[in-house]
Amino acid sequence: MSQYEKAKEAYAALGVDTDKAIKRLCDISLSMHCWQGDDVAGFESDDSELSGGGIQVTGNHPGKAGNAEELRADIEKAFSVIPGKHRVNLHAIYGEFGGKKVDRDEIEPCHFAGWVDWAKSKDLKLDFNATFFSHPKSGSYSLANADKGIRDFWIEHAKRARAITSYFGEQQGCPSVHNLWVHDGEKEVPIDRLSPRIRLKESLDEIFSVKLPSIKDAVECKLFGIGSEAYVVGSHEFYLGYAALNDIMLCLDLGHFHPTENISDKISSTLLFCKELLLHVSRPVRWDSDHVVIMSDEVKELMREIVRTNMLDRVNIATDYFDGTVNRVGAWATGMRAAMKSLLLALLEPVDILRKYENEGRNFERLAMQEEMKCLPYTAVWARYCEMNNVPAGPEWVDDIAKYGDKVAAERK
Ligand code: RNT
Ligand code: ZN
Repeated sequence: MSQYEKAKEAYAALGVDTDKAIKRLCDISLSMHCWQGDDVAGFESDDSELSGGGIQVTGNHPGKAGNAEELRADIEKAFSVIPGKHRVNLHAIYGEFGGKKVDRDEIEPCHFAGWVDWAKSKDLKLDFNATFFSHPKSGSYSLANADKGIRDFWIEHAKRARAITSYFGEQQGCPSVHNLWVHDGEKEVPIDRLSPRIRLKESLDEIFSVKLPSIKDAVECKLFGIGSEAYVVGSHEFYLGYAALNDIMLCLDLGHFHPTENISDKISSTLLFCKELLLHVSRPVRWDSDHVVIMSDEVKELMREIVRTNMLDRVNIATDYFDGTVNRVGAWATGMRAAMKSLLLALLEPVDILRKYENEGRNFERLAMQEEMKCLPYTAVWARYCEMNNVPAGPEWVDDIAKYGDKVAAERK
């Protein structure tokens, strides 16, 4: 009997159909963030300093992608070892501007036509994000800025970013997700927490007053960031209210909450009030919110919650992390594989049995069974799923990606 057949039997004894789990996994696409490939630098032409604030990446590993062709080649390489069919998530700074200075309030669909052609040729779908950080006008406040001129600049940018997203959606024949995250906040304790929030709300109202086809909008909250330790305008309460009242998606980033909070616990509440969610799967480590995703307890619990609540159709799963200290293609592959493995584990959970224990108040059995699940042979099911997707199931891919990283590091000096 093959390893898979044995695993299939072990799971079947608990009422879990492994073939069905694999089939469901094959239908799940994650939206892979492009910005791991170049440390969130983008391709704007370069008299403007990119250090305008809002985001920070550490590391200087050699070989980072310096233009769209390199980034696409790296993404393709990463996908060659990531099982499944996934999406690619772009930011406005990744337009192809042909060496011209195109400011954020001037971006147009034509600057992203190269991405659309590439996506079509690879049968990939695209998602998008307006970029409010790393610009001379970023400062501490963008959409919540007290200066109307600056606010209007960013409103125009967001409107254009949404128009580009809608263009993606129409070109690919299925909605493209637009996510809006602003870094607006303060390092020190402000006296007025209300006015910036009123301004952010008004800016959003104007941005979302434009109705567009083929787009799914999301807004992303954050507890604090480097340089916004004391106050973040777009807090969880702010965006939860905004998303629920305006019927747009709430984006929950795993790195944007207090370290003792579980994002997995937020699925069943937020989905009672928001039609859909966008998840930024990341890994917080102390004050950093963007370490490479691994199969942490939280990621596994998050996927289990989505599956248990039967909300797979209402949750858009994306990755969001950036580590410039390691092989960047490897970082993508590590995180994406970890997310897919966690999803598989969730799909293999014997929910019916666990639910029965719970309903009958048999808490010992529920606890013990959850522990026993950790020893079931899910790796054989993972191997079958990888085989079906023509990617290595085991660690063979690590060497392959390490070699690719060395090669591009040598070529891209
Ligand atoms: C930052 C947010 C945001 C960004 C990307 C680049 O804290 O998580 O989602 O990481 O938009
Ligand atoms: Zn995020």
